[in-house]
Amino acid sequence: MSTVITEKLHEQFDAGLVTRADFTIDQPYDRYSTVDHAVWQQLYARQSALLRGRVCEPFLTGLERLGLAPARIPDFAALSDKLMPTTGWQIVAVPGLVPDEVFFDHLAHRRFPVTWWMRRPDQLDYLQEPDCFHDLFGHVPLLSDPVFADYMQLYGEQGLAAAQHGLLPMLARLYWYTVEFGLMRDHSAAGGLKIYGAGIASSRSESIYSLESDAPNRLAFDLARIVNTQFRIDTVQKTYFVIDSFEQLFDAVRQELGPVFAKAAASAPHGAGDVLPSDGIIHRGTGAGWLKDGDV
Ligand code: HBI
Ligand code: FE
Repeated sequence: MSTVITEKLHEQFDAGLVTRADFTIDQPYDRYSTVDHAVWQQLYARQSALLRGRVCEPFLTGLERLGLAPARIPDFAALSDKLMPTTGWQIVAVPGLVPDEVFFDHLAHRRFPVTWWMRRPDQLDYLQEPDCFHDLFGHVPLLSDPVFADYMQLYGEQGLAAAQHGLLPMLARLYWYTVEFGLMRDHSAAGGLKIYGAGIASSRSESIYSLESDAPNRLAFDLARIVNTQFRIDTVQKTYFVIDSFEQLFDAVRQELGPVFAKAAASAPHGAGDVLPSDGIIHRGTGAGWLKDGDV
């Protein structure tokens, strides 16, 4: 979506909303139309059916525990009241993308910014910026997992530090390849891989493609490798990184990241589809038939 269209959309959506200094607003619940609720209902039904057997267990547990309603857009305050006792996280409403440092500050304080508005019915399959469905359905269930919740907070703290050292691009890649597009090994008898990334979990085409297509690479999680790997925001991913557990993620960000990033920055960034001799290859992508999201 072009910046111009995005700005127009925001102007239209945000007219008259009072935005606080931390970019939060009160969720303007009365502004949701019948169509907005219908879009939520449709996306919710579609994704929750699709994710059975594909998404990791903690995501499903979270979805159930938080009681994200299938029929109507959730009330953010009521949802926070359910989330808070599980891990101490809450959700706050925002008009859309917020500046990086504001975003990190919220995460560091266990507040997840959720875009208040819903995509339009002609955007069910694809939009580039986060909307309420992506932010809530994709991100919030895992905030009820204790270890993932700790990872998100620590990521925010590391983000604040990285911003001061000009290392934001590297931190953004880590977010992209874990929180948004991460896969995880399934240690149950079923084996295989499961989805945990919100960008996958909220997308019909990518929740199938990420697990079942031969086209993309699936590589073992490697912090230094990921922070030096470019990503594409306009198509499904060419590479997914696979973690063993949320503990592995949390452990990766427990150290001081400055030296790790500096070392990674010494070599030129890897392309989104590159496979390196040092990679732990779970599946080497054929690269055949790259899909644009929405094609499936
Ligand atoms: N703002 N609302 C919102 N949601 C995000 O996911 C987000 C953001 N601002 C910045 C940002 N993400 C990125 O910088 C992160 O990927 C690091
Ligand atoms: Fe997201």
